[in-house]
Amino acid sequence: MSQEYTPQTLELALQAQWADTGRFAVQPDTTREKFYCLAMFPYPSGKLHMGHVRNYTIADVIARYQRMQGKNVLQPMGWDAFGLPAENAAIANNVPPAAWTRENIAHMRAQLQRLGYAYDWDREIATCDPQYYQWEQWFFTQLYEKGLVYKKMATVNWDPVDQTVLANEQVIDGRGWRSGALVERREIPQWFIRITSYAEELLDGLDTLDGWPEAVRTMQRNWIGKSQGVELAFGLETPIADLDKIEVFTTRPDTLHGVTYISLAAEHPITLALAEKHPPLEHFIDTCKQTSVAEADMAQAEKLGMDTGLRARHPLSGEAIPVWVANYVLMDYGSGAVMAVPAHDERDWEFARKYDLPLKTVICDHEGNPADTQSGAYTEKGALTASPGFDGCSFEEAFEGIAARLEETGMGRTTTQFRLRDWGVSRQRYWGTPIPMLNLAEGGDIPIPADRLPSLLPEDVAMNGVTSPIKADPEWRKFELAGDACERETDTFDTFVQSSWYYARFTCPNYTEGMLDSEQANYWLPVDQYVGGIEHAILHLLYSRFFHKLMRDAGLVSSDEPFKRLLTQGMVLKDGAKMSKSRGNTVDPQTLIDRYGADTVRLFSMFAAPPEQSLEWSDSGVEGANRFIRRLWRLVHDFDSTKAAAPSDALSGEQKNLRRKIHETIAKVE
Ligand code: OVQ
Repeated sequence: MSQEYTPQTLELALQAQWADTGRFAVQPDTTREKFYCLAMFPYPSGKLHMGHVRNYTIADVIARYQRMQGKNVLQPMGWDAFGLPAENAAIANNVPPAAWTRENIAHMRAQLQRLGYAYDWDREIATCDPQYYQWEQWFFTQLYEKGLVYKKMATVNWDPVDQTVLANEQVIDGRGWRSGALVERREIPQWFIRITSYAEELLDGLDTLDGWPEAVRTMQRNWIGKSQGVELAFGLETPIADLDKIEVFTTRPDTLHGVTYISLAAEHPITLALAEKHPPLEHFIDTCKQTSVAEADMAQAEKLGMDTGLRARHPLSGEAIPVWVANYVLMDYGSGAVMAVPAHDERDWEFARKYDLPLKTVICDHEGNPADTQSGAYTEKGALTASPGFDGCSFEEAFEGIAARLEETGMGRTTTQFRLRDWGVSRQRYWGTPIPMLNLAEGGDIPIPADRLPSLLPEDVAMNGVTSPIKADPEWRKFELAGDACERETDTFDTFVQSSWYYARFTCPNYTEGMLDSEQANYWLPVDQYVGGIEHAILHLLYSRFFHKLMRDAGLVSSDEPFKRLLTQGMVLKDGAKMSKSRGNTVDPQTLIDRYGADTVRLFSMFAAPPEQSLEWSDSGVEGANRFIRRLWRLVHDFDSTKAAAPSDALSGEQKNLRRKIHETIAKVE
């Protein structure tokens, strides 16, 4: 042992030894308890940032602890390699996304190794490798056979100048990132996976996840959004084309007597039928389409509407209700029509104010008086008023009574609705898994047969910044099926598809006979400890839970849930703000490793804050961690081992006490 603490030589020598001997490579061993520890795998964006270091250090500490407890510990690492950043970098640096991605992987892998994480590198995965994505393609075709995927028209952001679809993150203040043109909404055919068929199970399963933070379970519950409501119809006085009623869903049938108008989406069939003979409405529909589909943009956009002149019959009172078209109603949600109750719904209130539509108060406040709705909507539940036959009823009584009356007249029925929508997986981007479907010449589509997979993504391409290279290349599209010419789908999957099953593939990364080797998968799964950022609390974790159930129902895994315990780490902050490239307040972990060594960086990451809380960056904290390690080194170096080995009768009383204290302490350390 040298007198000086020299982390650069010391750590490098140990890490080389770990790599040479495959120190952390593991295999199933049924005689030992297994522990699968996983941190969310990174996008290979260029180099590690402090968020990564924190995430991977927390997971590594857990993995090493479990290993010291004698468990058979699997801790793998890989790359979430597809996605838009690689395309942007390709355009900026004039290098194909594949080459850029692989360079980044090489650099970041070396950084992870330099940090000394105990990974089984034999299991490394990159999702852009055909050996990985071919199984994703295969699985999608299986889901197609089961009726769990389908194609339908859905809205995208359209850049009218570049003539291309934009991802939500490419729309900046309503304009295309490259052209600066005002973005429009467009309907194009896209592929969906039926996550809604699993809505109930995804909801119920949350109750079994007692190793998850309650906050994450709540977010998932709200996202799935199960609600009891009533589906009801407003008859049209004069049918339009063959449409004679407007169907709506409401969770507040108790406010039915407060309906003063109906709002239709711009894409509602009735709106479209009316627009054919009504140019101003056609013009208005175009205006509505000029708002991007990003939820945040929709919420902020000014509410716009137009009276269609149409009147619908109120199902209880028979009153004539005006029908409007409004930009805040989306066709993708529910039926594309809303029964508007401005007195008791905020959006309806705002809209009614703007267009001078009447308010009808039908709910009482806590004192039992009709609620004051002049200065804003009253959205709480309460006793009914101005509702013939139901005055004085509570929410529950009114819900049941009104639903029953609608049912009698055939105008409605109670239903359960979920907020959750089917998962749209089509992206009009190049750098992703090609969707393994074929468009037939005579119309319709079928999956690429299993023996013709993978559908390979060409890697040696030039990016022009506008059109995806596989959309621009007519040759790539060509496909022959039993002598008939057809065309490949040129859209690719959302990258969340790859990250929905990577944790399972880590159990058998090189398996060539199928998507998963069930024996390996069932030994290691579920993941015992998952560690990652809170930004993935909803989508990634829900999609992974969904994929796990799909794989279970395909006979590939036997468990119901993929992640037994979940730790969501806090943000890394500097001067109270989130560290990020765009803020320019980042600290490069590489500089710290070069200066202090990996152990100082790791020690600081663990000691500066509890894992779930945000970590405020502090240069002096890093200094302190380094000082601590050096002091410890000196202590061990200067330690006189002859004294430690002395028989107890050679020790003074004080020394005996000290030895006892040391052993008591050792016994407490796990
Ligand atoms: N590939 C996905 C991903 O999030 C994961 C899959 C499973 C969907 C870091 C910073 C950022 C920061 C500090 C400079 C810039 C965590 C930023 C992630 C994730 C993992 C991989 C970031 C936490 C937020 N954050 N904190 N500080 N300095 N890939 O490469 O983005 O949540 O757990 O490590 O991150 S990722």
